[in-house]
Amino acid sequence: MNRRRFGATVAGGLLSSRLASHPLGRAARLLAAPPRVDGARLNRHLVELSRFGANPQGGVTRLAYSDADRQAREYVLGLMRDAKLTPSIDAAGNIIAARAGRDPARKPILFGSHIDSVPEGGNYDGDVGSMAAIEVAQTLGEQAITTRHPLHITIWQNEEGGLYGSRAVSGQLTADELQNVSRSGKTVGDGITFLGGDPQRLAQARRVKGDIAGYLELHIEQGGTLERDHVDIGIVEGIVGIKQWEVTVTGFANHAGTTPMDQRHDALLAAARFVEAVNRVVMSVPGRQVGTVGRIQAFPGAPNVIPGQVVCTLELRDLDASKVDSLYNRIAAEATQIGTENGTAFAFRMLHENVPAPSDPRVRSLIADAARELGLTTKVMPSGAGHDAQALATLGPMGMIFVPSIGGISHSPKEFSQPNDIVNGANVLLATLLRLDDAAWS
Ligand code: HGY
Ligand code: MN
Ligand code: MN
Repeated sequence: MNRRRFGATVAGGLLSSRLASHPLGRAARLLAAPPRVDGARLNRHLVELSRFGANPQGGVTRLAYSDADRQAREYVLGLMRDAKLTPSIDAAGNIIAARAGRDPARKPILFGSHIDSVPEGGNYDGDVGSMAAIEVAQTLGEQAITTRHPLHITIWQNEEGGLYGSRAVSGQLTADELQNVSRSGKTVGDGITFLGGDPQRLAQARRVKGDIAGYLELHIEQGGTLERDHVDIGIVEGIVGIKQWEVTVTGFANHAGTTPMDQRHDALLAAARFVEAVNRVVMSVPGRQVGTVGRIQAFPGAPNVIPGQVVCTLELRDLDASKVDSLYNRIAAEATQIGTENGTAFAFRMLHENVPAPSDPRVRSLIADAARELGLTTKVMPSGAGHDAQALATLGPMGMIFVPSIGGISHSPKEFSQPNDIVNGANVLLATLLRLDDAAWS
């Protein structure tokens, strides 16, 4: 940036800090230079956050309800206090930091993400949107900008296990799910307690449709489209629905040496055929649907014992919930056929469901305007990853902003996004938030 332009930016910044808190609010803000986040601070916070649950491969294993998760939350609470926010833990274990608006009668605008990770995950999934949300709030404070709406900066608990924190708020979490065992080994109910929530009082965290003026989430794309097409910002048109099942295959454990091949009820053989069937059925219809068997365990697990039981998972995703259901029905029918062929039986237990969520077209256009103001290119695109935003979409207008993932890699220590792209995303989040705050309909 040359000296003249740098001087103009500084002057604009000084002017905006005085205008922004001017009682004219919106009109004054339009005269001032638009606020920008402190990019160096944002990226520094991301590096500091990556310490919690850091693993030798260079990413993080920060499983929900683990010590690393709780320590990272303490770090985040400190950042929120530095940003002059008032954080608290809701009954579902989510961190909610409130910032007062000029008009307390208005419903709050929520924005945030998650900081829990998958096993051997990366340093950006959820973290970018969480750190950017705090940075946006801190920038508003430093530039003395007070929005009309109250703001709630949100860090949702256990997003990776299945949007547990955000679905508790949206009322989509069932009591049975509190017994689900999370990857940390704790049940979801015990995990909520571990984080400072109260699973007996989830109703206190509950919000209903109309309780929020809108929800925004910045996130890495977790795919390769933006990088491939050299686009700065993704504007999410909708988030896929996800259904996950635990699948138990029951056969008959027996001696691997004395049991003839034609007299076996080999649960692992049946499961292997099941995995192939999932792939074949899901690929048999046109579209962007996906199906995955992500985890499989054979019991008793000894080389000289024919597996008598297998427990695995099935996950199906698509923007169209009815397509997920029809794929599931075909897969279940194939499983029954596999079972009859070698005397095994399949049982499916639903683990959780994230319903597909379209974003709000009005919010999409605010994101597009914000990106244009910043001179950034945009692309409207679906999200093949699930996000807390799909739970919040049931409560009010939702919008998601993507920044490029290098190589399209995610859920891996190799996950990476360029610092400058992250700053672009945070500035689009900030500019969109101010537009949403000013929107006549919000
Ligand atoms: O699994 C997902 O799509 C998300 O990253 N939790
Ligand atoms: Mn995520
Ligand atoms: Mn993820």
